[in-house]
Amino acid sequence: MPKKTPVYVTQPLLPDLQDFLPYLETIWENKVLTNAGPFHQQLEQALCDYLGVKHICLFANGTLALMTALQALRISGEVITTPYSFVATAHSLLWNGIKPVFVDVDPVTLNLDPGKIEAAITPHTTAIMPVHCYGQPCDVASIEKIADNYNLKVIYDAAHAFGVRHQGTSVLNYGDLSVISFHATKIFNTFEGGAIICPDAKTKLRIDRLKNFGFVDEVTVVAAGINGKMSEINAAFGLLQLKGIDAAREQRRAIDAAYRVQLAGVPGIHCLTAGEGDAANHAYFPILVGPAYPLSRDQLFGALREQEIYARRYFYPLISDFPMYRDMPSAAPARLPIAQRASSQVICLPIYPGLADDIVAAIVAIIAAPFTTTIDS
Ligand code: T4K
Repeated sequence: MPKKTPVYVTQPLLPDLQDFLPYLETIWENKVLTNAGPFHQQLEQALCDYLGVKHICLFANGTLALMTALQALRISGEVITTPYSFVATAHSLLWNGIKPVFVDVDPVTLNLDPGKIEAAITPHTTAIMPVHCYGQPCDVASIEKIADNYNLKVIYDAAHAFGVRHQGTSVLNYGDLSVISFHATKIFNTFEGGAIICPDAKTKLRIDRLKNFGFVDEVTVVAAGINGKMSEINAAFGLLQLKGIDAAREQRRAIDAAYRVQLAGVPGIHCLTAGEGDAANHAYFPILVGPAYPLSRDQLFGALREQEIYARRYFYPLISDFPMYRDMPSAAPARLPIAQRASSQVICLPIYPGLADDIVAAIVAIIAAPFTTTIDS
């Protein structure tokens, strides 16, 4: 029997290699490899136009962008955040000497539950760092209200939210700053990359200095900055990627729709849905494996792996269960029951441009197998 081709949770969007060569030739001619070169400038403008945002600061990756966003707003003390995310969210706080305070998530969106934020605010709280998990917008209006009442900053970890719109505008326009990732696994990638979206030119200038060691000019350093710059090769690749992004998003939309139709009749499998007035980006296809399903989440995860379907349990374990966080009072599992439940039920199914219809059908068949077996026998 021929060996099956493994199917991963995602596969990066890659343009034709031939189409990238002219960009490389330009770099070779210019000899500008980094430090806010021409492709860097062009990509910033192109992304502002595509995303519908005012200012964008490109970074070498999303984690450096998160760390720098916290520095830019001079955040310290305690920051309220979600345990249901990728570790980089809370790690960016620890790297800044900030204490993360975990608050449980909403059962429908799996994003930070605004109803539980106020109880976690202390005199040391300076900011909230929510995550638009899977690109699903947070309850931005409620979060803004709380932040205004308590004079807190809001930095959205919008790593998953490329192109997502909420109430007619980019979701990246909410909060004081938003941070996005262009990692290989994201819907728009620059191999590695990320950005901070900010509302005004003054903040952009501060961030641009912070990501370049704090330099203002050859002899002036105004802050203890870092090297967070995106290189010309990554920026050039981003410009080329933008040309194919709408087609790629359309393919994701179709795969998302196919999963939903085919999984609709499978008892115990719940698909997360976008909120009203939101335009999703179909970055992930998370399902929750509930008690009505005959197998546990991990049994289903194992059954998929047996067929070389490498789905992922984003986000299991919870950030709050990792060793550097689990002794914090806010990390106690009893305080985070919704996040704990979601983390024990979630599987992100493969979704990426080029994922064939018959593979989607085969994945659904594995998920539906416990029922078909019962009917047949
Ligand atoms: N905040 C949030 C909420 C995030 O989700 C992330 C990153 C960040 C912040 C930080 O942003 P960055 O600093 O990363 O820009 C992946 C990514 O490494 C990570 O970027 C992402 N979130 C996270 C959710 O997923 P892993 O450990 O699952 O990646 P990995 O290497 O296992 O890749 C998953 C699958 O993708 C592989 O099985 C195959 C496929 N793949 C992956 C890579 C890297 C490819 O086909 N080609 C590739 O080059 O973390």
